[in-house]
Amino acid sequence: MYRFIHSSDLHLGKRFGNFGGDLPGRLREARHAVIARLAALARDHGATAILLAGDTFDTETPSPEIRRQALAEMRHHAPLRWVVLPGNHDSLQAAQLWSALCAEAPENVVLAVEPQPVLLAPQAMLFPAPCTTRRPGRDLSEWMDGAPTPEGTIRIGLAHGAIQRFSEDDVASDVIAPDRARRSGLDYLALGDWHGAVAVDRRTHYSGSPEPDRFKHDRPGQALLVDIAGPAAFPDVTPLDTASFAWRTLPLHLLDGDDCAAALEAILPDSRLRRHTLARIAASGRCRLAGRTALAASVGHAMPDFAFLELDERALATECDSEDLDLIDRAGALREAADALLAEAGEEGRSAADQDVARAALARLFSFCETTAS
Ligand SMILES: [Mn+2]
Repeated sequence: MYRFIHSSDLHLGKRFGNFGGDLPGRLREARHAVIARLAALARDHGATAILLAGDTFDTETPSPEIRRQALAEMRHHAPLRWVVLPGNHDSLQAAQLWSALCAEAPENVVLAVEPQPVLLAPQAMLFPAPCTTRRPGRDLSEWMDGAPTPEGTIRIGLAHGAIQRFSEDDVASDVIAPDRARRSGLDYLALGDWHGAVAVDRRTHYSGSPEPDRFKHDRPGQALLVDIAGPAAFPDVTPLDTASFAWRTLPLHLLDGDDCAAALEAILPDSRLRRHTLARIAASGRCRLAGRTALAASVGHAMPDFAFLELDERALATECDSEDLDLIDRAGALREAADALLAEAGEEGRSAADQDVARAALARLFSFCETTAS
């Protein structure tokens, strides 16, 4: 029997430059902290090794701090073994990175830099397929087909990249054969690249990133606990929660007449969780001008509770009639501007972007008049 943790895409050192304030630093720190969390889970579940299927580092040139502190944390958890595979973000092309890692790696960190078998345990053999470059353009896992093992050995593959339609960077290039496990007689193929967990088949899994780094996947960060009873047995794969931050897209569908503020409050997470939540409210449906400004105000009010909160109202249509515009003014320059914007917002032949601008301007004008009136 062999039991290990499969993880990937830690992206240590990721900068998160699109966020402001201290959030980038908090997100970076969480990525480092996941190393200790993976180790704790391994100990709790009796696993002896943690396989990292690529993109442990976000770039080919992580700072010495990122590199050294990661290794120090891994060393601290000996005798747990870490296997670190070069991915596409930290491929072997980053010669300086890998030579520094080779010079500094403690005994319990195995750098899987060669496509050669690594003995994980007396009866468990690992076949790593390190990324030679960012875009190798060929199936680096092919060599596993012809790699023999003594009778009774558990065969585990470790690779990073796209299979068929799955690619994190949207450049699906059909690299890793989706049936590699079957072709190579692997008991388990541990894959990295896709940041959300995906079971390709019973023996082939993407673990996903243990600490999410984008809204795309909309699922909690996890690692996989893999239990293989013996050669040819199907692996037992259990997802374990690992993330400290949640990235969530929250759909908010509104109908004319809904209380927008109440509808928003109903979908927001428990207040204590908000500090570690990045949320995107995906509003859709329709609401009136007053509802729209109320929604924007409620989002603004909730914002300080969250690590990050934003309102995406591109799919939210504004219901508006002359009664709504009367709230702006019954006549005069403001009313004329409002009438013109309303016409533009619904004008056929105008681009969706132009209509959005008109709608946003109208909502602004409305909220401006509302504030000055009150
Ligand atoms: Mn990645």
